[in-house]
Amino acid sequence: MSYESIIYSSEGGIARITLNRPDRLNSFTASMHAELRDALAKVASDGSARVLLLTGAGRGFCAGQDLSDRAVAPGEAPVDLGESIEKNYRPLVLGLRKLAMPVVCAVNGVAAGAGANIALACDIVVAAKSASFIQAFCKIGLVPDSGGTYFLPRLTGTARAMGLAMLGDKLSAEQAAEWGLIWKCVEDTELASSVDALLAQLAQAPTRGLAAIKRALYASAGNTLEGALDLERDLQRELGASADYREGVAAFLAKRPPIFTGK
Ligand code: T3D
Repeated sequence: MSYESIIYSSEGGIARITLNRPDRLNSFTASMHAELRDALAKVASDGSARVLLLTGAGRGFCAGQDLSDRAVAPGEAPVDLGESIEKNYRPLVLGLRKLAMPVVCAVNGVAAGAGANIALACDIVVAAKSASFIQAFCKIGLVPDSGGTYFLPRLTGTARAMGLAMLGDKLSAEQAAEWGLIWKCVEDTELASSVDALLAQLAQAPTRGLAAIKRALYASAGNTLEGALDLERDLQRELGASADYREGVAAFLAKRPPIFTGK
């Protein structure tokens, strides 16, 4: 499949997806979703990718659903938004969450509507200081989707989640970091270099171990302590048989840097 709305590359263990409709602030169309699904499937099946970067081209990260794709107006027949969620947004969120490697999101500008929540679905979110997060749904009579009603209360608590979702105010990247919504906020001029350093580190890390961390931490929201202990035991059992675990211990004992292969 050739891509028109995204840019995809994979090199040196780092897969990169850039949302690329800058004149529409990288808002989602049906064809962008199809391209994203295809690219995510490529990352999952590409045995060499060990970390994925998601970012946006131009001044915005993503303004959510492209509203000009909807053509709804008072009096016109309703659009089945449930179908759009089922076909496009749900698989995207689950695809990012289930990908067996870390997903880094570089929020280069405004992230609104589904764009904000797709960013929150990523594992490590770094935002430029001038970026912002807007739960724009309430301004058009919708509910936060793409996992917003799941992520927001868990990350910020119900009071802040409710304010963000009901008011649709712009939350600065700095405030998002202070509230624990994202990993960190950096100066605009440092976004590329700090994300590149992160990607380089993660591309050389024990990928299977990181995938297991992701699985365990995301399972935690619906788990009991007993359930979490069981899962940790099972994952540790699997990882104990991995090449990277053996390399990590051998390197520690030999007082040398480890060389992880992701196996
Ligand atoms: O429909 C379904 O499938 C259900 C799922 C829904 C998921 C959702 O995401 S619903 C929420 C949809 N998104 C929004 O409501 C956000 C709409 N955009 C904005 O509120 C503002 O654009 C921003 C706050 C994000 C940024 O504001 P600003 O002032 O920096 O930029 P701008 O001038 O508004 O936007 C720049 C251009 O991008 C502009 O086009 P123009 O005038 O230069 O020709 C604007 O119309 C366009 N644009 C921005 N967002 C969207 C968009 N075009 C289509 N759809 C957009 N979402």
